[in-house]
Amino acid sequence: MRRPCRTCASARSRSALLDKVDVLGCAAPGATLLLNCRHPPEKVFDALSLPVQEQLIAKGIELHAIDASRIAREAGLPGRINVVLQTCFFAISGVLPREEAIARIKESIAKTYGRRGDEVVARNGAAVDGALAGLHRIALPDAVTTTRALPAPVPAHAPEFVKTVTAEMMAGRGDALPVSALPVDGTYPSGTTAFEKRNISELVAHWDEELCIQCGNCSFVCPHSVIRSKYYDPSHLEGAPAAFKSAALEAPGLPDSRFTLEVYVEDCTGCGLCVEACPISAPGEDPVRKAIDLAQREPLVEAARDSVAFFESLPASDRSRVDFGTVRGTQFLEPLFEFSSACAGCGETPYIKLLSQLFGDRMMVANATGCSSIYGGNLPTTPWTTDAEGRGPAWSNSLFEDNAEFGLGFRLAADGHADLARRRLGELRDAVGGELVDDILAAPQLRESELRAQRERVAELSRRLDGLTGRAVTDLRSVVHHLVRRSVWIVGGDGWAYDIGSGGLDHVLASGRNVNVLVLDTELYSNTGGQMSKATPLGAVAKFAAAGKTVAKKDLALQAIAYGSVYVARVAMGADPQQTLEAFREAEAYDGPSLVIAYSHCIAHGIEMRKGLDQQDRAVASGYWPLVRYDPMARAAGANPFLLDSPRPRIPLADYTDRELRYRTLTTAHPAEAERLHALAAEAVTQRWDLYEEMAARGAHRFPADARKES
Ligand SMILES: Cc1ncc(C[n+]2csc(CCOP(=O)(O)OP(=O)(O)O)c2C)c(N)n1
Ligand code: SF4
Ligand code: SF4
Repeated sequence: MRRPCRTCASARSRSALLDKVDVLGCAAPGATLLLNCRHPPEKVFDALSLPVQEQLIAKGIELHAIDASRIAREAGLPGRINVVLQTCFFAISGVLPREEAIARIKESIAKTYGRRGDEVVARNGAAVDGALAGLHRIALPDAVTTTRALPAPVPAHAPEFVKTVTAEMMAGRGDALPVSALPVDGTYPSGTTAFEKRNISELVAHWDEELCIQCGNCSFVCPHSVIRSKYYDPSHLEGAPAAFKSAALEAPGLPDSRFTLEVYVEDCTGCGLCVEACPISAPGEDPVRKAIDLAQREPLVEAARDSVAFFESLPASDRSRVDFGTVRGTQFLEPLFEFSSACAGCGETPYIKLLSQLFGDRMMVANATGCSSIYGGNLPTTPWTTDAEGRGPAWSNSLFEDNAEFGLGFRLAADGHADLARRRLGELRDAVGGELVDDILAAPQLRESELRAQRERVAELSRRLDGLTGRAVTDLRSVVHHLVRRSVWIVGGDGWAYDIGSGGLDHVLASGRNVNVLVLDTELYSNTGGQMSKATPLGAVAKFAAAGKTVAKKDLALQAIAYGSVYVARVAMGADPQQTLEAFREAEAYDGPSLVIAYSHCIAHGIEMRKGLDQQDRAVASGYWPLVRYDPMARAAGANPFLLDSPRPRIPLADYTDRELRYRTLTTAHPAEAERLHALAAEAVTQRWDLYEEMAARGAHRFPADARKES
């Protein structure tokens, strides 16, 4: 049995948590509750729900409140509330005499952040002082002051499993579930983040339909799949709620269609990447206001619920009519990876979301352990989901050390099933119809329209099989869906691809099989707190490289190019989203192994996350991260397979690195060593650029031939 908690029942962020989790259930009478909320002290109690007010009064709980987000923001540490809450904890708990505790916190700040420079120390000091000034004891009234009930943990329309199992886990009551409530075979219902509605940010994206030019940049980069677009016939607007917004669609050939860009307000993290990506501002306004900008969530949220519900009732775009070749076109593709719990503004997730939009309805994902496996399968919910027809990616996580092999297994199994299906189809030719069999076997399945046609043929085949019996029929029925081309993706971080799984990855790339590898390169082990990997750049500080890394980053792209049979791309969405899109599509279309290495900004870089895309751009502009594509098909056609997609370096390397704490830390702690490593890093950038430029000018014959394809 759990013991009742006496101190700080909830030194936790966000009063919204009290609406979701029974924090006070285990609080002892007279316990202390520290609440982080944005309400002024006199309104804190009134803002709580009825059951929470009742518990506070019944248990005589000592209530304190602080607006930690505001204090952190004012101290120059937006989003970093740990020092504020730690200060409050010591100020309230009496673990140490108050003055002594504050002095020790400041000492510890100087020790922990000293290497990061005086400014960081001063900001944290300001957060401590702000916390002491902003902490309020809230007197409890004798009686409750509200009738507000707790909101339902998940919407009424949620599936039964979500209501009875997922919601219980969300509410922190998972331990009380019987084992029998869980799926026996380990498969887990997907699409469940859609029921979470975390409401974690006070600021959310807000669309101005009059300013917007419908470029799709904002939805392309949103790490949390919060921004969606649809176009539709105006007749669908009948019955739209008052808050629902739409504009005339900017597209030739569809003059009467309407366009809506819907923000799923309750899922927005306020990361601001969309605002940074938006190219349009309101003319003459100061401060600048973008076509998508951040606004307070509270006044928007109620109306947004109705608006989102109406948006979801609109027909989804017909995939075979969407232009997959442009950023603008892809905004109309439904993401099948949504509302993940990745850090706000994560640099990895926009790539995964894009994969899910392009190939999600026939994708199989082998996910290496790392951030992507955690936000990808973060019990009780998963962001991987299905479309309206119930189709979506198959996803699984094996081990950190065997993910490439695991994904190759997906390919071998899919190929084996497809082969069996084709053989049985041939045997049943007379029974199901020769024309249909020929069409299925000869289908090219590259374009979306071709895939759709193949799906229709396979559906027709299934109907014809319905009336038949026999071994071949049973076999075919069990594998019939493999007649639609599968897209196998092996996904993981640099810790996996460059280090722990590198042997397996090399083996799989050398296998010649049709698999696609996406490396989410954060240049360190993000999920375990930022350890150095072989992708960590020269001179950067990481765990196990506290004095700056003294070995250069491995050029994984060049290693793979050496095989001649691997499609290779290095991309950075923040620098060139169109190149990212093209690389993803070419990689998938290539009948052989493909490797896409994607620059992924991360909290571990010590950047303002809102500027993550800007940092990607600087990485490319400085020549540190050249954008390349290597296409063995071009070599086979007699052209140079190596494309250098980014222009010559146009800013000094320091204009990129100086904006990241992982580099600045060394400059502060060991300036001479920082200078030495920085000079070497700049030299390495120039050397690599010269090599790439030379490669981009070579004739095809100076690259290895793909022996699988050429005689
Ligand atoms: C063999 C093994 N070693 C260590 C771990 C612990 N571990 C889990 S995730 C992770 C870091 C993953 O880093 P990376 O591949 O770069 O992915 P990221 O988190 O950066 O996306 C580590 C070390 C593990 N799961 N298995
Ligand atoms: S603020 Fe961040 S999470 Fe919200 S819509 Fe914009 S990019 Fe997406
Ligand atoms: S630690 Fe980095 S990679 Fe992982 S979720 Fe956060 S921002 Fe994304």
